[in-house]
Amino acid sequence: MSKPRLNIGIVGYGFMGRTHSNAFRQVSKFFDVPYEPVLKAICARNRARAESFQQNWGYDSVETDWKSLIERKDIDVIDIASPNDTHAEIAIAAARAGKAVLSEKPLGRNATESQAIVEAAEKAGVPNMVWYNYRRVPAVSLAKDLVNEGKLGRVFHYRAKFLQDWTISSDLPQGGEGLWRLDARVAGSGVTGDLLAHCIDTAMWLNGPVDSVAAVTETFIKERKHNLTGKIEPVGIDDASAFLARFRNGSLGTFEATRYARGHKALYTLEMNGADASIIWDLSDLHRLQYFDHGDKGTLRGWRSIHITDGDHPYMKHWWVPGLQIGYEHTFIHQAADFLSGMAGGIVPAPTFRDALATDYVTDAVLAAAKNRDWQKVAGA
Ligand code: SOE
Repeated sequence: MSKPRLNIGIVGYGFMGRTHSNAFRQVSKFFDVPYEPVLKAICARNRARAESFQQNWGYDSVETDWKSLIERKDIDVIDIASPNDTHAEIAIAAARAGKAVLSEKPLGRNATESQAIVEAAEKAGVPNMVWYNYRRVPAVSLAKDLVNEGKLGRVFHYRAKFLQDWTISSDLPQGGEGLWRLDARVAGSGVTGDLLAHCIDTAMWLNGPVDSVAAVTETFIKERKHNLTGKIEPVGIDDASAFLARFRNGSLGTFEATRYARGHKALYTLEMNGADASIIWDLSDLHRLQYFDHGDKGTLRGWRSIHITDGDHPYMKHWWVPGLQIGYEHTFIHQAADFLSGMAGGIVPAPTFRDALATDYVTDAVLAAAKNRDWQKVAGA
């Protein structure tokens, strides 16, 4: 029997446009999802490039104005994969038009924008989700299962880092395609909203809400040529950001993100230390979870390196045979699978817009704490 179709209209054809398109293209080949997602329309201002994207990914049609996309009766889901400064306007209009809305992270450029998005989506009662994909790395999902089972006991410490090195050159311009992450007007912030947001999303999922933060940020390169104006302009983003956190459960957190850690391309690591057990995960070895269980027999006690490739590990039975690995792109496929199942079951899939707003409250508090050199209470915590 053929499944009901769910028509996807995606906005944006960059890096994230590709990850989302791949997810919707692959998901029903590997997961028994209740809907057949259809790549119905790609929307981007540059028609020629949108058409080339359409052909590559097999979209049915092209739009060059997101307002026309939202007006279409044959579109069920608006998937926002365009730069951060477009999220609020598109998400709010899409929700008001009754579409399910998916957004790339961060939800808004700041919590004020995100609040407006959450209000619109909740008022319209439409399904909504943000693509914080790292939750669905099977090893990270297993970490969540272990936490839920109470294996760690009382948690004392949470540690996360997201390190990159791609903006070290002062010759790198800011703004425009591929470099809008360096333009504060478009991105909202630098590594705080781009990289720490991932760390915070995972942290709050695993360890609960953050109560307060103290932070330091730095902009190492103060001026860069702007690609759109051709002029040398001040840089408004944070190049590096580090913060201390107090979680509501009483544990302490340390977080760091930078684009100036020479040699690191995308080193996302996290660690949790509980009274009974600890876990460590590292994106560059993403299919492993390091686990130390103090309950093990003393003579055998030690760090286990669990290869998360067996059929009883989260998501893995949908892939190859035990022992064979999957990668980054699969995290988006897992999220698409959960979204489609959630849609059918009437359950709002997580992380919802409201969950992503909670992350934006923390990133706003981090930036305020760095600016004011004080501790900031996180809004809503
Ligand atoms: C930045 O380089 C970036 O692409 C982020 O925007 C993504 O969210 C992250 O997953 C990888 O790094």
